This record gives sequence, structure tokens and C-alpha cells, in this order.
Amino acid sequence: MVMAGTHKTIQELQEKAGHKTRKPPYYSVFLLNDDYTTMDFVVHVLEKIFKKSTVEATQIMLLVHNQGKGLAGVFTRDIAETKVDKVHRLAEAHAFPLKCKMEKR
Ligand code: TYC
Repeated sequence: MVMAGTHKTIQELQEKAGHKTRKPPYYSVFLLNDDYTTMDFVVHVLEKIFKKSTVEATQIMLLVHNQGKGLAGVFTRDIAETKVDKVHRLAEAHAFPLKCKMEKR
């Protein structure tokens, strides 16, 4: 038999158990401009690693080119670290100096 209003939510149970519910910290991952990486390669990175459409990838690439840096995405720490590492490895494999960095939000 199901009675109305007798079940506590997970959050209520955790609070009763003395836990505070926490959101994980988020990190912004920025691409940085340089004079040698090709525009096509940066668009490719944004499409493949950051899952951007061609249109959005092109807009972000041009923003980085014109302003020095641009937001590629926001992730939890482990995912952000993995994205940064993937960008640096892919760039190195193609002999481009492309750099990106993560910043706690
Ligand atoms: N400035 C580069 C060029 O003119 C293009 C570029 C854009 C490089 C974005 C890096 O993150 C970057 N070829």
C-alpha cells in the first residue's frame, strides 16, 4: 500500500544523516591564442574534444584569435584535466604550440 506523503526525498535523508548536499566545483577551460596554430586545427579541436558544432567552433576560434583567449567549456575537475591534456597531446602530435588552461569558477 502506498500512502501519500510518507517518503522522504534522498536530500531529506542525507540532511537527516548529517550530510550536507554539495555541488562539485566547476572549472572553465580556455583556449589561448598563439601565432602558429592554424585556424582549421583549432576548429577541429573544438569540434572533436569540446563537441562544438562547426559554426560555434569557428566563432570560439575567432574570439580566441581576436581577444587572446576564449571559453571552450565548463567541466568538473577530472573532466577538465582530461580535456586540457587531450588538447596538449593532440597539438604536440601535430607540432602546434596550442595551449589551454583551466580556472576554477
Ligand atoms: N592566431 C592563429 C592564427 O592566426 C589562430 C589561432 C586561433 C591560434 C585560436 C590559437 O587558440 C587559438 N593562425
